[in-house]
Amino acid sequence: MTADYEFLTVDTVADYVRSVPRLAQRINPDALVSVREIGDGNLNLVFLLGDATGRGLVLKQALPYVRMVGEGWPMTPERARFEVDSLRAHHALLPEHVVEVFDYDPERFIIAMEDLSDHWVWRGALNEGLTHDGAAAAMGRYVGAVAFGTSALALKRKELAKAVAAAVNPELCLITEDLVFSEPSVDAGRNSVLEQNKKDATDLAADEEFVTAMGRAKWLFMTKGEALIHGDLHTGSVMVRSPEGSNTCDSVKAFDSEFAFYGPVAYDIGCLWANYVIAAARAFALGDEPRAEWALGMIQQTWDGFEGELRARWSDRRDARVWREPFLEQLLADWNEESRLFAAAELARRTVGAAKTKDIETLPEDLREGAARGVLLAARRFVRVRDDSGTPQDLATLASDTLRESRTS
Ligand code: SR1
Ligand code: MG
Repeated sequence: MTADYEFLTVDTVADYVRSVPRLAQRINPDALVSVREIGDGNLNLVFLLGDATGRGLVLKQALPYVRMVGEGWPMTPERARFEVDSLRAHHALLPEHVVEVFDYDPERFIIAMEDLSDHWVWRGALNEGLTHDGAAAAMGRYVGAVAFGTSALALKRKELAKAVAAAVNPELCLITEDLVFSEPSVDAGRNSVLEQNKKDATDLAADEEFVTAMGRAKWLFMTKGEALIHGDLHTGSVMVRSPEGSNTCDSVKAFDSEFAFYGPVAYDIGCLWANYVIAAARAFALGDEPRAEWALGMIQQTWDGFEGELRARWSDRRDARVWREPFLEQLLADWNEESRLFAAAELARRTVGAAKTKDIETLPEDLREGAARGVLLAARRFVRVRDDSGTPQDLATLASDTLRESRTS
């Protein structure tokens, strides 16, 4: 595929910044002291620039293909526009928990944004054994603010219609629909597991109850356009920072929302929950039970942050005449149940599918076997929890029991 726009390189970013006058207040392109390509995701180029006065800037450019595979898997670079629009909308709702965008170049699909190089990517921090208390609750608040602030609960009817239309993102949604909901049970040639886990993957695909639940999850994802969700809210989409010597976050920010669209609120919660379970699977495999229980404790913390944010905003809902208190309770009950379902999907796809996690993949094979088995079994058990029962803490307990019995350490 030939691209009709120029890709950034470490040698051309200074010229690029010079060509965008709006960026002059952010960084001095004539006094750059460092330029690094730091993209470690599956899709894009990311450059971190620093100047002699200590200012920093991030430039993120969408490629016309999936970076982790190459040109053989084309993907629209328009995804950068969905990312910018959603980050701006989300930042307006909860600025402290969303990265700030400074500029967008729609011709070269380049986003200029805040330098967070004094933060960790949360997944990286988790894998290093670091603790960032407060991050899980903050991300719950973020999902709650978005659920309320971008939905019919807050927007006027015409504003809502415009926002929904602007966020129709079928190319990126299709990736999720395939990779997350279909392919864990129907391999399209992208799945892989250790030889020792082949039976676990086969058992998952043969589990009628699981596959039926994934069919329902996919249906919800494709039809339930409740709010402008992040769309890929795993621990690699969150930056965290704690002061030196402290385990408590002083900054937590969501980023990387190119999969944003009007979808089910519970998808974002389920993705977070699944990635806490995956972090716990790593900790169990490494023999660190307290850390595993700490990771699973984040399931309830995210829920509490989410519920608290919704309740705090509830009095501002647009139609209190019919959206009465029992409706809020019903919404919360539905979202809790759907979050379990989406968590199951994310657990399965991150274990057998194309986009795995470093949490599990960097474990030695003998330990990885049990961790992967536990995660797949948790996915199958999550979909079996009765619709109307179970708190997030109950789900954490189920995950703990499952990971504990499956580990091979
Ligand atoms: C082809 S993109 C693979 C995955 O990377 C992103 O992080 C999303 O999760 C997507 O499904
Ligand atoms: Mg991403």
